[in-house]
Amino acid sequence: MKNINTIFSAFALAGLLSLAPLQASEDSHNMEGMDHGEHMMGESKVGKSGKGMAPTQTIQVTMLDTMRFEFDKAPSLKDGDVVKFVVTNKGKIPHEFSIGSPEEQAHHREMMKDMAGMDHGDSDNTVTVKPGQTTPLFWQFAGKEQVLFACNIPGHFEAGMKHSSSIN
Ligand SMILES: [Cu+2]
Repeated sequence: MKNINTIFSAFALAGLLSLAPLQASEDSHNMEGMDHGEHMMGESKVGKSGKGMAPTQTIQVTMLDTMRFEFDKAPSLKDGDVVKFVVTNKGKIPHEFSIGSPEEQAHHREMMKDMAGMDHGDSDNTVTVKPGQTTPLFWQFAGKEQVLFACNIPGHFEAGMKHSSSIN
């Protein structure tokens, strides 16, 4: 979907500016970068899936329609920690809990806008939780990185559905 839109806008732009040959090569280069970005979705700067690993700590996360995450304790993360997040949606609308670097979350948010209305599957770093449900997410943190927990459903992050932390 994103690529089709990009192709259409690339043609529209090239036509408008009458810079067709130059513009076309610029845009095909950009599209390669985009494909790469989507391919990288399962990987992260802040760690990897902790599925199948023994958790070193468990953190309860509550999702609220006031566009807030509530943690039973402020996440205190160390390099190598395997955290079991127990994510409960106490609201009446679906919410997402996603783990990533600030850059990864910004990229994810752009993709969610493009895919508005489409069902998209969760990946290793993200769970979407329906109202009244609880879903676990296992993550192993790595490095000394800034971590951003985010709900990337359009409008939610902007309204404050995020939490910053760092790996020590
Ligand atoms: Cu949300």
